[in-house]
Amino acid sequence: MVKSLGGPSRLWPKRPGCLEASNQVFEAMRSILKIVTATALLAGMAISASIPTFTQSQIDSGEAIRALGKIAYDTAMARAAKATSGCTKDKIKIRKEWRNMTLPDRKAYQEGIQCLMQKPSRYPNIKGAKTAWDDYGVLHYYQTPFVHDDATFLLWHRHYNWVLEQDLLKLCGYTGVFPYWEWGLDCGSMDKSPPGTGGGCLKTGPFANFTVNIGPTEARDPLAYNPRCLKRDLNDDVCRKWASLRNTTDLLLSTSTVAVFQGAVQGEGVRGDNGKNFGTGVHSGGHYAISGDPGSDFHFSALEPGFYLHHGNIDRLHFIWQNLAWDTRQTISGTNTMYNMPPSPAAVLTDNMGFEPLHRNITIKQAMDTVGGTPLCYVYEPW
Ligand SMILES: *[C@@H]1O[C@H](CO)[C@@H](O)[C@H](O)[C@H]1NC(C)=O
Ligand SMILES: *[C@@H]1O[C@H](CO)[C@@H](O)[C@H](O)[C@H]1NC(C)=O
Ligand SMILES: *[C@@H]1O[C@H](CO)[C@@H](O)[C@H](O)[C@H]1NC(C)=O
Ligand SMILES: *[C@@H]1O[C@H](CO)[C@@H](O)[C@H](O)[C@H]1NC(C)=O
Ligand SMILES: [Cu+2]
Repeated sequence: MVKSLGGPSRLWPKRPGCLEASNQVFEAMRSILKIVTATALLAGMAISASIPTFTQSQIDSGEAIRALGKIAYDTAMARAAKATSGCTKDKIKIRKEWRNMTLPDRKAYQEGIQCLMQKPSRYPNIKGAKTAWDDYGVLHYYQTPFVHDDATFLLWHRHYNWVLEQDLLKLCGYTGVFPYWEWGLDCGSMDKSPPGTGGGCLKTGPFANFTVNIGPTEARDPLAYNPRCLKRDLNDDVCRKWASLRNTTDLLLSTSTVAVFQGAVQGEGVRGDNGKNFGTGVHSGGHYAISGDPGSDFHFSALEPGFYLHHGNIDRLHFIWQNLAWDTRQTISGTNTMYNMPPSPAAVLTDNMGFEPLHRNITIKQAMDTVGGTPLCYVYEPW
């Protein structure tokens, strides 16, 4: 089914190849987006009272995004404080920036991932999938055409990270903090940052001898057993241009509808409330900052351990954005197919999102609130 979409073989293209032959669809979507953007402007004015204004230097230094993160954290905590069942305040898990985790937690988290790389796969019919870790590659591969550049991108990946957190606990006993990676703290010094080695097979660190078992997307049978080393190719230039603290803060401050926010995150060329074009977007920015194999593979990047820290940050941005105007930011926009190819009905909150056999499916609505308790119950601490 992936092939029938003519899915891209490279990572997060601005538009999939098939769209070049279907520009009409894209143009139609663009004109819808323009209307949405006009409405967004009005909505933006209504909420701006509660969001402080920042100087450029506060934005560039990260002071602004920390302040926004604090507002979001307090807003979500206040909501949970009112809950009498489900996600009550005492149950909330606090997600932290990697560097704000204790050293024992960081080590235990990495050991948890290594442990998943030893547990058996839950896909008995997929020969290439050997481990519970490989399962994440298979699920992401199957779901790719339905959970990118559409209504569920943000919320499917939100829940996917949570499913990994449950596996770490249930299969490997990890009870520590779940991390996110603020790329912006590393732009300018990517080669010095902990995750990488600067190109080629990883030779040091916790994932030095890890074998990637399936993929790449270009393979004749992408799910066949194809063992190879994990490669990274850290790219500081991409980080500085697309994933800087200014880029993430701009994203939060200049988008007020989910259509514009999710499009901006994924680099769909949409313009924000103040006319800003987000280019490639922070999602690709963070992915390409790691790059390599499987890191830059559209379907199999989920086999790169950094994927979950990266998507932790995407989810954190969505969490902050939602909680800056919670009452109006519990909506979705779009359909359930990538760039609406093939065309499908507008998604609704009761639509199913697929996680089997890793976890039972949930509805879109169930992932809307990170403190909603259905089943999510966590907040992001600002770094
Ligand atoms: C996170 O770590 C930074 C750098 O060490 C530190 O300045 C900051 O206070 C920490 N934040 C939290 C919430 O602990
Ligand atoms: C990786 O494998 C090589 C060769 O088998 C071995 O010398 C090295 O110690 C291993 N590194 C780690 C971190 O396990
Ligand atoms: C991202 O931020 C950098 C500065 O940190 C800036 O040069 C670049 O133009 C920004 N990119 C976008 C798309 O705004
Ligand atoms: C779970 O979701 C997948 C993907 O949408 C679907 O194929 C499957 O039938 C769903 N399972 C159930 C029990 O609804
Ligand atoms: Cu994805």
